[in-house]
Amino acid sequence: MKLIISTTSPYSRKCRVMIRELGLGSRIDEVESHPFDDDPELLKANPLGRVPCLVLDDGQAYTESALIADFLCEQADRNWPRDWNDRRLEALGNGLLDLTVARRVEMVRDEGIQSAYWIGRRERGIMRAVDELETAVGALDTIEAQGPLTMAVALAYMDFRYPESDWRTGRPQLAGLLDAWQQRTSFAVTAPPSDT
Ligand SMILES: N[C@@H](CCC(=O)N[C@@H](CS)C(=O)NCC(=O)O)C(=O)O
Repeated sequence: MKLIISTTSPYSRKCRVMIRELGLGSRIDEVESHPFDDDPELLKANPLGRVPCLVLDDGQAYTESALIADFLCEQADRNWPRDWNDRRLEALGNGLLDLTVARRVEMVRDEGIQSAYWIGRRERGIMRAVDELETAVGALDTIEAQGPLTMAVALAYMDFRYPESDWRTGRPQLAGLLDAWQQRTSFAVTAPPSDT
């Protein structure tokens, strides 16, 4: 199998961490493709033109990190716990990622055409989401599950693309969750390059 990724994409990172944590590395090759290069191989596999995209050996392709993550869990010998609370946290983590990416997209537009309305709306959503997630961390039995991993990936992406957010202040549980993931090799080796 082949996972088409970009090294700066947090959605790709989630899948890449899972491949390592679930021991699937020998079965899946990671192939880099910058989505904005419109690489024909990516567009053939994923008409949406987005990464990550998992291409199976028979050519069937799965797009959407959440779908790929479920598929990876099914392929692995050992299971990560999965219940509705984990799905809820995964959805909130994904939403946090979506808002942080959307804010970044607005921020890199030329200054004259940036929308203060959309930037502010994204930032308020981001802060409400981290407040909600802070209350959820204490009840976690394990960090080895899709919900906590998605949260950690989103927090790391905020450090990467929204460092001025200062999300750690007043949210020690979330800071601890990210610290715990950052100590794992799977997370460390999938960090985005520092010069991008
Ligand atoms: N909901 C998708 C989001 C994927 C996504 O937006 N990926 C970005 C990279 S971080 C991308 O490929 N963007 C290219 C584009 O939107 O044209 C997922 O979870 O996989």
